[in-house]
Amino acid sequence: METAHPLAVETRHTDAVTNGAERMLLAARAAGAEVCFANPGTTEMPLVAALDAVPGIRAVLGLFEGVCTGAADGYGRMTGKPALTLLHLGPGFANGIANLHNARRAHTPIINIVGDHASWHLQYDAPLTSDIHSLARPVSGMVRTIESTVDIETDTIDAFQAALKAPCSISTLVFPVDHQQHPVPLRADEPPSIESRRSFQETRVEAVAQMLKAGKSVIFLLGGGALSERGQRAAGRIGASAAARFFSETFPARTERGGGLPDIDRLPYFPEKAIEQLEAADVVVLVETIAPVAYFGYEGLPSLLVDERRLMTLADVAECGEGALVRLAQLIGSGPSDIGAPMSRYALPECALDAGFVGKVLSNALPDKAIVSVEGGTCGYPFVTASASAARHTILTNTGGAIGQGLPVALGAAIACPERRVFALQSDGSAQYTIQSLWTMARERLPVVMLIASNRRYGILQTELRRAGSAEFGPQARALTELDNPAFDWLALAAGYGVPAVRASTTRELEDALADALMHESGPFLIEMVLA
Ligand SMILES: Cc1ncc(C[n+]2csc(CCOP(=O)(O)OP(=O)(O)O)c2C)c(N)n1
Repeated sequence: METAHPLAVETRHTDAVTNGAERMLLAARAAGAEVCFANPGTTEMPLVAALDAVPGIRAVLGLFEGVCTGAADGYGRMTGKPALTLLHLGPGFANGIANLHNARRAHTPIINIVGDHASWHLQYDAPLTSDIHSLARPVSGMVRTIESTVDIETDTIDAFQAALKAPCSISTLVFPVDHQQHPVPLRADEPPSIESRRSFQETRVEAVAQMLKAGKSVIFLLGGGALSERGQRAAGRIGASAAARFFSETFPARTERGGGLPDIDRLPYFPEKAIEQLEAADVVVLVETIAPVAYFGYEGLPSLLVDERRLMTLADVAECGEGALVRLAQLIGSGPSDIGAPMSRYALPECALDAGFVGKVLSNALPDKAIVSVEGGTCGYPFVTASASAARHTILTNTGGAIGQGLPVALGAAIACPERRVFALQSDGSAQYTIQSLWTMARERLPVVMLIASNRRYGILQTELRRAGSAEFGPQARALTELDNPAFDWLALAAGYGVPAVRASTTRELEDALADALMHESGPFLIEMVLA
């Protein structure tokens, strides 16, 4: 069984092609590119000019390359289509690597275009010369230098095809500036159509069905497309007629939640808790995810959270987990299609904010079809647990653990889905890595509501210090994990980037702030949540 990828290829004839840069953008536009998150330099100037000559690709300036690559990740997760990034040689690319790492883990399609010195200039080792391929390879499925103007179109189409091949990946094209500048002949051929298809294996579905029919207790671990509405509805049906429980992977790229969907919470982060959950089942079935692995290796605890002999795969990460779940639900003859957590609101006291209350206040406030980019553990876990009963929303998490991802991903999601409200539920320490996102949100008038969990510390690192045996923190350990002295002035920071902001310290203040924020439809809004 197969599902078509949403990318539809549009082909156009044009006689406007005058140079290599325009030729590339025409090919990229024909392959579906609509947005370019850019931070260019001298070696990208022909491409910058070409973005005006070739209309139809929205150019968005990020003030740091990690903003550009994270935004491309958010855009790609929401549309299934690759955004372009435009980055300046090796150093510009290097600044974007952390969020490309997260995007690689999320299987997000992205096309990086990295300018390079003129091919005849490279040999002289000018200051910005570096080995771009070495930087790009670890995060890219395909890396290629465009060696001549003749190759521009083919290389661009190849990059899209590689990026969209299931399970999707990142393609990086290094584009020497002389090839961008030189005149090129008109395109002769229509570009080939690009689509990404996924299927599943019937034999795998039958094997899982047999096990369920035999009465084995099963935990399904869902990732990728298995966390779509259709996938989760099928999970609900399976759970209603067999001894099956469901978890999402701990850091899903994208999951639908609330609005009457079944309550499929994330597998706990710490290995002890995850193992405790997974041990309750005879078999753990993987659906578009890899075997659960402890985030870090802790002495005395296993890396693999389930013994391999108890693992089965319903669909691997390149297959269609959603289709496999639907088929499995058919095979085990399961019941009604609307089994899910009922929507409800939390009744909350007026009191000081803590992480649990933040999750509930936000769940109450989410409008239908909201998108929530979640980064940081302090509020992230309680929110996701609470939001099973919220209106329907989409959650995007930090798939690769390189922090500084939540704000850019929210930015990209807001560009991808202008009709939906986007929230960034964000820990304060992580927010500082790509704080420049605020400026791009303000400039592009993106109505992103940022909720900053202000605990003024690297909370998770203090937890890890305690786990490692430090009952008391010394002055150096404190200095490296506390974010005070001075504390960030979030209202001033936001103002500096042109973003209105308020501070909330109680449940009532947060409710009021969210109501205010939702009135701001033509730009971002920041709420500093002061945690007790
Ligand atoms: C790029 C990168 N640098 C450093 C780290 C290490 N690191 C992990 S969590 C963390 C601090 C998180 O603090 P905060 O965002 O305030 O979240 P909290 O735990 O307080 O909710 C750091 C520095 C990382 N994961 N990625």
